[in-house]
Amino acid sequence: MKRLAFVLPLALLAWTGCSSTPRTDAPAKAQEASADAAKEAAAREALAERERKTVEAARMLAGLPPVAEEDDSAREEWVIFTDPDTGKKLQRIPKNPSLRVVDGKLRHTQLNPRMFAIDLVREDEGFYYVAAPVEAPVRPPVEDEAAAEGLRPIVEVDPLEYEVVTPARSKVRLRLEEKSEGLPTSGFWRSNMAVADLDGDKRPEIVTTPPRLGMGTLQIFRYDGARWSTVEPIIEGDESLNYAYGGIAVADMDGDDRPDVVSIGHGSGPFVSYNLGGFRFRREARGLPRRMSGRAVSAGDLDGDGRADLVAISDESEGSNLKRLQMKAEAEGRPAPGASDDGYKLGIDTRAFFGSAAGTFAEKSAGLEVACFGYTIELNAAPRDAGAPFFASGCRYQGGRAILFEYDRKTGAFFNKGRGLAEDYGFHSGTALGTYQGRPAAFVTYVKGNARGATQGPFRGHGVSIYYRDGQEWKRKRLLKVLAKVGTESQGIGVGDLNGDGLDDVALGDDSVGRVRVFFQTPAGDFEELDPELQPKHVNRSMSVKIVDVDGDGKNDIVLMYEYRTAAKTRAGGLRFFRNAG
Ligand SMILES: [Ca+2]
Ligand SMILES: [Ca+2]
Ligand SMILES: [Ca+2]
Ligand SMILES: [Ca+2]
Repeated sequence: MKRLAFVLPLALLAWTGCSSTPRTDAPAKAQEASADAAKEAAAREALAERERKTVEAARMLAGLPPVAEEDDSAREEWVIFTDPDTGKKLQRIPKNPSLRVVDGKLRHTQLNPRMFAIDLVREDEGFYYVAAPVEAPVRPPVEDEAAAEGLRPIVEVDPLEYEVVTPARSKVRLRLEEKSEGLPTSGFWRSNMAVADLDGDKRPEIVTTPPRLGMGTLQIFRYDGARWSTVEPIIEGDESLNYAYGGIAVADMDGDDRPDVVSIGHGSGPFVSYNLGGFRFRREARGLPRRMSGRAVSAGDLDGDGRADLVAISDESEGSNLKRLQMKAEAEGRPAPGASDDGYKLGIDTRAFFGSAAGTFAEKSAGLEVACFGYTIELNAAPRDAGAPFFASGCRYQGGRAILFEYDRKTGAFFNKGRGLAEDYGFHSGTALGTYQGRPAAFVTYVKGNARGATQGPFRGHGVSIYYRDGQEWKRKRLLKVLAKVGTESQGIGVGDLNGDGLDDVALGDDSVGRVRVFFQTPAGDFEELDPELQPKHVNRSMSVKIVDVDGDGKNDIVLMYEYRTAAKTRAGGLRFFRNAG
């Protein structure tokens, strides 16, 4: 059995004995509930612990080291070594009750045996020994050649890679008062949210998928001016369509003027929950593929036929998955797979689905073969410069720059605009769309690695860059660029006007400093930062930030969504709301 290279499709883990995550906002029956609450808290802790252990087991069986941020003193025994008898590399796995050997294969009782079963080489009292995963060659061939000749390669790096961009302090004062009461404070691996008015009362709701293991449907939260409450939607339609942690887009997909909810989840392809009014929805796939796995989707009329279309990005490398299937097929003498049984063409990371007159969706992803997998995607199908529709996305391939695509209505194909433009040597994370100097723009966060052999030393770090269209040409403006020993990923970025001057500002849930940083766009095209004293603090990871007027007072507010992972330092998750008090 081939082991996974770097992405673990955790939805495929065979879970046993997991119940739904308790809701944090259930009406409290005060006193009598306190004993129950303690029990519940203990159960939650136990679940989290079991979860952590299973994730670790999955990593171990996939040949991955323990999660770095965790205290790994307990897992020092995880090791790969060269067997002195055979010269082969072996991985040593400490024995524990969850592991067993079936037919010569090592299995974990809580993991799907089809994915996690490894040939056992030998065992002793304390350990199982399996063949260590084969490491993919990481060095470019040119470097091998150079090394063979005893030469050290020299890489000419653009001096701008060493640039540091730090916005000046703004004189603008902005009071952001937290009004999060009633919002969930836990629930993990949420990825993307929408803030949109689903019931037509002119007040937007927060809409998310359920968190991981939440087992719920759409999560909808509304603000009454003082606190938040949960709306329990009534969901009808195709019960085989499951909501899973992932992403949301709100758009009118069937042209009845009611905004519908498009969701996509890890291990759960996109589908539409059609809005029937009064928070009732009917879920339908209408030709959207079940096979896809993702955490981000975005909607708009790409081809201008008046019907809404979708772009969705995979949260796994479909290219790597396909390659693995092809190698397996080759080894077994079977024809290489190209499509799954339902006609889903394998190996494309970002896909476009076009609405038809019949109300169904048809995939037309021409040009997207070079696109990336990632956790964010945002589409602007009607940019204010009346130019071609475009989308921007994250890209989890190290060094991948295909993060910006225009759609050409004449040829019906997408064109990569990120080549030679997007930040190099790194991966791209969060995405938000808006305007820069009045022009259509994408605001993208990134983490930079290093170029091997860079002569002036490493230039690792992180930052935010703006890609904007000036006439026909896309240009880059760096908003923030930090050099650091190791860059920090921050996915949560929102764009909108916060001080009412008509210029789009930026709210960044900056995980490296633990603050929601606000940057005001100036008329000259620079950015100035709100006094850090006035910035909300946050922990763990920011996943999604939106700038929207939630309370209808004419001033845009900030909504922040967390993702907490098993390895996060605290258990804080959920959502937070910062009201713009001027
Ligand atoms: Ca609709
Ligand atoms: Ca369309
Ligand atoms: Ca502004
Ligand atoms: Ca407001």
